[in-house]
Amino acid sequence: EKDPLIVLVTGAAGQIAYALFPMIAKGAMLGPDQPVILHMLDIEPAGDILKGVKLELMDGAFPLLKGVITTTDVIEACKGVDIAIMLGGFPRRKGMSNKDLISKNIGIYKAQASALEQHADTNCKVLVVANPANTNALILKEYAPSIPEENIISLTRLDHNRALNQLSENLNVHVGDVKNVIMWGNHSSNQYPDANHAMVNIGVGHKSVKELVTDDNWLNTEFITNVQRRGEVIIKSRRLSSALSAASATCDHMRDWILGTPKGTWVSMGVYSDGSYGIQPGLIYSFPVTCEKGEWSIVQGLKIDKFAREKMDALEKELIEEKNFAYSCLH
Ligand code: NAX
Repeated sequence: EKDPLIVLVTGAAGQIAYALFPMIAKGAMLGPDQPVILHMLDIEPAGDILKGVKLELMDGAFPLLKGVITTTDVIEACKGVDIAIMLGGFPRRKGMSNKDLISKNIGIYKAQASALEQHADTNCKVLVVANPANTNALILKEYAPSIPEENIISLTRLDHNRALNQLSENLNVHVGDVKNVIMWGNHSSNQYPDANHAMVNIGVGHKSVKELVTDDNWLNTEFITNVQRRGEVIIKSRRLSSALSAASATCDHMRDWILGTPKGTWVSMGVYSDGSYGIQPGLIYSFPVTCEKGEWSIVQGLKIDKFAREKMDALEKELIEEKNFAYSCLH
């Protein structure tokens, strides 16, 4: 039997965590033969909730779950961690701007980064989900310099999966037969799903989405706004923000990162920019990536049209502004 991996989940009393834990405990994230120990971190006022969630996890009688620690102490939470999933943070309240949210989260990410730096495994893999996800990841990278920069990633997989679903509905094909959309840049309200390179499995090979859509204009209009507004639509009907789909995307992201992407398939991840596609090096920017043996690489050489270029540049600009603002709060 494999040694268990220690998985930290912050914001562990929250709603995404609640949907995510059974997925982790059943092996959907790290594989059906990989035992896990969960470290659940939240803040003091959520201490009771944490305990309740732990009781439910115990009642799940999961064969792969070898231990559960609930804590409100960030150092205890980070000890020996192999995988850290950062769902915790200051929530966006009504009327809060992005800058307000950044300034509220800087202190939290700084402290958690230092704890990971000092107490986690040196090759710890970190996924930041909490918003503003790209900039929280950047702060974390800054304050955990000994964790390799390629190990700190922000989530754009929910947006990616939403885009796959929009294409599947429009083309009337199964979502499992659609692949290779791209979320470029920032997980923000200006996010840009790009279907210029997306493919559909038609049984005897693949056809491009561009070839299959009847209305050419749709990909640059409604398709984009449908993906951008999906979160709001869900809040309106569920009266809570997306949780099941966010947990599933988190699980997909970690599985693909650690176990690898299928041949010929890429996914979107907010990774440390090396300057690919002319994006400023050092930003946490979402690119199309393939993964093998726990390492990602950016898909190179895709042809970028003028419309996509403008969107990519605008998102780069947005992230540079977030970065500059965050650094001005720090120093
Ligand atoms: P919840 O409000 O249900 O849970 C957040 C939890 O974090 C709460 O239990 C809270 O007590 C805890 N928390 C606050 N400060 C903390 C700290 N310093 N240390 C540890 N825990 C702390 O939110 P939920 O719906 O679960 O969403 C979690 C985060 O994911 C939010 O920031 C949300 O904006 C973000 N999202 C990001 C997405 C993405 O695609 N990147 C999509 C889904 C989601 O909206």
